[in-house]
Amino acid sequence: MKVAVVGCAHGELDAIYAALAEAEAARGVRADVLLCAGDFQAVRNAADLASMACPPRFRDMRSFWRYYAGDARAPLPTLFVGGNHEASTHLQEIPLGGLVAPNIYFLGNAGVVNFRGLRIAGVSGVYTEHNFHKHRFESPPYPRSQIKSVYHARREDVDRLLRLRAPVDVFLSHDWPRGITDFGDLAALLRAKPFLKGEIADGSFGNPASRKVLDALAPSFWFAAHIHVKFPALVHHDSGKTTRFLALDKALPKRDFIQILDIPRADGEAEAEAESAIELDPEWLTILRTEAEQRGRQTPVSEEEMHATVQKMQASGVKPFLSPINDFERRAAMHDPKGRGTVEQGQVVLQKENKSIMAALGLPEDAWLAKQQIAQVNGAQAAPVTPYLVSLLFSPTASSPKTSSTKLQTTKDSATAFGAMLYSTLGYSTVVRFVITAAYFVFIFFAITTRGTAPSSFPPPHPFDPVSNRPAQHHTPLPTSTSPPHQHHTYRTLAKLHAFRSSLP
Ligand SMILES: [Mn+2]
Repeated sequence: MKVAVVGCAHGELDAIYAALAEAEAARGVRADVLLCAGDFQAVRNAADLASMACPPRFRDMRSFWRYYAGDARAPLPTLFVGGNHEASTHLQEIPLGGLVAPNIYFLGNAGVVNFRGLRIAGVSGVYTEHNFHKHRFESPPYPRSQIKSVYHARREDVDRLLRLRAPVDVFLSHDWPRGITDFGDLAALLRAKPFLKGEIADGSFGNPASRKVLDALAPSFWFAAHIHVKFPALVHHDSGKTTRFLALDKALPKRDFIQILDIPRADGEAEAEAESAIELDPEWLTILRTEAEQRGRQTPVSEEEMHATVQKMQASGVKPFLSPINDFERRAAMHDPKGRGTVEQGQVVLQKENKSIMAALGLPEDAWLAKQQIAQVNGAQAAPVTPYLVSLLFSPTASSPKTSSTKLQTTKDSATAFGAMLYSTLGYSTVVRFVITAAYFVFIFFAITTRGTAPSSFPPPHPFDPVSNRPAQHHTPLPTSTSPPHQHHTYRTLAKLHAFRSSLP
């Protein structure tokens, strides 16, 4: 089977499909499937764009939205994992994986699927140590920290992958497994990316969890992206298996961003008939199901358990495979190219198919979504802000409003909870209450004025460095004055104070 691989797509679907058409016209090579190793940018609309982690001036719709809206169609089945530049609200709706547009499939937080007999596994996100052991807790509108942590790799995904035993043909990750640079032309890599030298030398470069997965699964191929450079490597495992690793550049003209490989099935069987269906993987689903039943289970699953999974799926009427062509259902608004003004991040509504699979296999939804999101999905109302303020000021016996973590939806509600906390902690005297109320208003002011917003119009495409999140070096650097307006305000106030003092006799 001919498998096309791209590095970071950064939303440039038109360019990528055009490159494939060019390859076919020039050399007669036709790819059967396209794999993308993250930074896919499945941005459906301006609300999705507001959930992407990158400086606002680099936020750009690019071309995915037209595939979502039905204006354009993916010419071949396209599968991807998430990176660190994604429409995070969109991907959070499909933690188990699913279609994001006709013929375009997201593998989920981690996932395994089968396409024409090829077994493809992958994990989304990039590694940072401080969020690795946390459950997912992010809920839009993401505060500044969550817009990043939402794409951080999590141990629970890695633990699931480590339970796989059946051979994996292809693995996709966004960042590179730690130590992979030992297995390729390191000198050439450092010539292209000299800034990696320190991290590679002290052994901190790359994802240590992915390295565990690479060693344990020993897939035939491993594709990655993120560093924006082509880097092939060959890993010989103790078991005698070999992994061919390939990282590719991002989709820009004259870069090594796309490669077409011939990948035979690991079991040597002939390829399945030209059926373009993405089949869910029984071993993977059974890993999820048994983990829900036996918390903390780390052992592999048995064949009997896999049979039970398939039976449960059939009993619930969940399709064992998805047709990438017909089963797509639009959930969010389509992009309005004429739209203007500030756009808020969208809410996360769990995709229907993901809900059905969770119900069929007994996966608790709150293990997959932050509790706040469950509350949103179920239509829970946030504690009202204004009545609480009124009660705080005018009623001597006012009690704290009922706030719970499940109902915190917006910054305003966080402010309510904060106010309630202060109120219940500090007591009831009028003076104290006045001080608390004043502090509360100040808090709300800063909470509201410091919220991230999308740009009112979209700047032209402008490449930026994925590692530093800054413009690539040959472009104009960002202006250095980034101090928020309230600092200027403070400065002016102090200046006035000094002027006042110096005017005293
Ligand atoms: Mn990246």
